[in-house]
This record gives sequence, C-alpha cells and structure tokens, in this order.
Amino acid sequence: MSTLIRGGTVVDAEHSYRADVLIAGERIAAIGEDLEVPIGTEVIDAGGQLVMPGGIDPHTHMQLPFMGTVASDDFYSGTAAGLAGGTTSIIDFVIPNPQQPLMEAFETWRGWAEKAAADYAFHVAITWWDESVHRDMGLLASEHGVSSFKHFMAYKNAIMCDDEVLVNSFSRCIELGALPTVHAENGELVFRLQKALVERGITGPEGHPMSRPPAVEGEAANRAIRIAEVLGTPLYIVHNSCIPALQAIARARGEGQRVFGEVLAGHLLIDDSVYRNPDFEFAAGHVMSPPFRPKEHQEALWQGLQAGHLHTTATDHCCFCAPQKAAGKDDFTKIPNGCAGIEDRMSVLWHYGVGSGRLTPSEFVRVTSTNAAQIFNLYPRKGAVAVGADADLVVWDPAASRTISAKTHHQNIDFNVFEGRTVTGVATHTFSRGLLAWANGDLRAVRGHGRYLKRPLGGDYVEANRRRTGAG
Ligand code: URQ
Ligand code: ZN
Ligand code: ZN
Repeated sequence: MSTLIRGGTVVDAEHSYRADVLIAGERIAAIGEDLEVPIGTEVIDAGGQLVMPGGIDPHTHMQLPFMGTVASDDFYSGTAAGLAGGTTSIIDFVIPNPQQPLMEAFETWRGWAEKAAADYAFHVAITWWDESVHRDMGLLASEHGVSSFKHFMAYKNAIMCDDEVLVNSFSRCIELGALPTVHAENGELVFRLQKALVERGITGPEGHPMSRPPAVEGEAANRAIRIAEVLGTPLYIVHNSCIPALQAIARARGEGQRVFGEVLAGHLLIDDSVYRNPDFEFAAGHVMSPPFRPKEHQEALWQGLQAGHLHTTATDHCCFCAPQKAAGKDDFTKIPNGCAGIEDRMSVLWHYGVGSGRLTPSEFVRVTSTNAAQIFNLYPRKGAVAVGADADLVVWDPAASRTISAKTHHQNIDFNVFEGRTVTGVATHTFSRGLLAWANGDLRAVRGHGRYLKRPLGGDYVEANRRRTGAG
C-alpha cells in the first residue's frame, strides 16, 4: 500500500519546506517536490496544509489502576483519541505495586497494550527496592527495550519512593545507561497537609491545591536534581507545573547539569480557580497532581518552554469519569487524580503556542514530537519526517478551527479540561506507520495496530553525561 501526501509544506524540527511525501508500506519512502505517483498509490491533497512528524506524548496512563479504580481510557480508546488529535506514539508507564516483581507488572501492561491503535513504549516505575528490583531493571533494559525508569516522590503509603530508593535506582540507571524520570512532589508534606486540611473540615476539591503548594513541588524537583547531580546521571522531570520547579531546572541547566523538563498542555493554560468552582464535578474533574496553579505560573511555564528549560509537552492522560471522581465527594484526598488531554494537546499547543507567536512551527514540532523522540531514544524512527522513518505523520491545517468538548471528543471520559475552547490548528489526516487512521473527522483507528517500541539504552545525552561526570 502506498500513499502520496501531495502539495503540502513539510515542517520538521529544523525548518519548513515545500515537498510531497511518499509513504510505501509502513515507512516514508521519498520526500521531494512533484514526486511521481506510482500506480495504485492513494493521493492525499495537502495543499495549504503542513506535514509534520506525528505527535509523541511521553506521559500517559491508559487504564491505570489507581486510587481504588481504573482509568477509563484504555490502550485502544486512548490511542485512538490521540490519533484523532495528531498524536501517533505514546510512552506509558508500568507501575508495579510495592513488592510486586517488575517483570510481572511489565508482562501485565504489555498484555493490556496489545489492543493499542498506535505505537507505544513504557517507562517502568520503581516503587520499591531490593536485589530483585536491581536485577529486573537490568533485564528490562537489556532484553525488553526499557531505557527510562520513573520515580514517584509523591503518593505516600502507595507508590512513593524515599531517598534510599531514589539513590539506589538512579545509581542503577547509571550502570545501565538508562534515564531516570521523576514525579516531583514531596509526598510526606502532601500527606501532612492533607491530614491537617481534612481535620480543619476542608474536604472539598478546593483543598487539593492547598495540600500541594508550589513549594512541595519545588523541594522535590530540587532534591531529585541534587541527587542526580551528586550521582552523575541525567534527569527528566515530568509535569513541571510551577515556578519553583522551573527555577530548580533552570539553575541546574545553567550550571551545566543535564536536566530535562516536561510540561503538560493543561498546566500551560489552566489556573487554580477551577478548584473553587462550586460545582463538585467541575472542580473534581480538574483534580490531578501536581494541581493547576495560580495564573503567574502559566506564563512562567511558557517562558520556560521558549527558553529551553522545558523540552517536551505531554498530557499525563489519566481519565476518571464523574462517578469515579465522586469517590472523593466528602474527602478530596479520595478523588482519583488525573485528567485527559491526549486528543487536544497538539491543537492547544498550536493555538496558544504558534498562534501567539511564542513558538515557531518548527519549535512546535520539537516540543510535541522530536525532543521526546530524541530524549527517549525513539529518534529518527519516530519524531522525524525522513526517508526510512516510520510513516507516523500528521497533515495539519493551520487555518482550521474546532471547539473542544466532551460531547464530541473521542476520549473515553465525560469531562474535558479544555471544554468550550475554540482552537485553530487541526489534524486533518493522521498516519500511523502508513495506516491512515484519521481522515477529515473519520476515525479509522485499528485495534491492535499499535506496536511495542523497544528503546535502546544510552544515546547522546547519556554518553555526554558519562563524559562530563565520569559516572557509569
Ligand atoms: O501522578 C501521575 O502522573 C499519575 C498517577 C496520574 N495522575 C495525576 O494526577 N497526575
Ligand atoms: Zn505524576
Ligand atoms: Zn503521570
């Protein structure tokens, strides 16, 4: 099967240029002006549109068992929704229960993900430590293509890592040439603040941000950065939401430390007033961690993205419907944490990023696709418009608009944090390894089409860090 995307403007991480793109099977076969049309080739007219690398969302949680329930978007419905918005790969998370063998958890998530409609990789979370965890990290890295390991510094009495686990696991990452990532919130402080708020009778969603102020995130971000500095490993901090975390990253990077920052589309646009809305479902629908912040943090995050202190945009797509969120009706600490975003990330970033002049189209490609591919060792198979790369492509109409709503989105959730926003910049066609999965509003996602992406260890960033620090 071959497809010619004709008449468009290719936008990659470096530049924009007029070119047709020929897809043969699952790969990009040719790029150039006025390409020949082989017999039997389907032609897609991309006149006036852009042809970009498919989006990569490096932070999702499809069908995650969490806080007594299971996230409502599974690996098929969630990746299908991503394709509708121009995202063609995800990096999800295997999150073992404490004391659960890593390989057992890995096999469970692999089974769940077989139904995915788009390609996927896994970060594996380290939620406990003993010799078997050390061993299994090595197995996952050498045999199963896992080159990044996650550490939750929040969620005490559940999946939280203390410093001992962080130090042991970061050290193991150095041995393996793997990249450690962290959810940076001080879980001990959250636990204490939650308890104090509930005892004061503050049980509504307004208590959620009060229990996780920016300092709680800033402390953990800085602690993880300092541990990484002393041990000599690069570090990736997920969902930076606030100025203190950003400042910690900027300081470290300014001193030459290899720290990468991720920001969620939601944290760039939504402020903490949502938690003071009197409608419980509306406020609870925004409960995620770290929480949405006061307005000044959003502008700072945009500046961090422009300054190169933040490198990737993600969604932390982790859906819970109203009946699930209602578990915390009388106690905000029991509201399942998580929001959707995978379908709208690209349009939101285009509208508020490129539309505002904060980002060029190439910078948009960098922060929605290429940087994540390079940091997580998927490049140039993913995150590139290049001959030989997977034909993960999005045909993008920069002039088209759409209004975001839970009534029309493809995400399996009854809520949308971007509800009612009309955004310009829309995916008209999305190709997943050559399969046209989204075409002018027609979702043709195929259950099980997605493949597991094994990722090599090491890479430029890891090797450069070894030379700089002598670690590993
Ligand atoms: O913390 C995470 O990243 C997972 C559990 C999703 N939930 C959230 O509130 N971010
Ligand atoms: Zn997190
Ligand atoms: Zn997450």
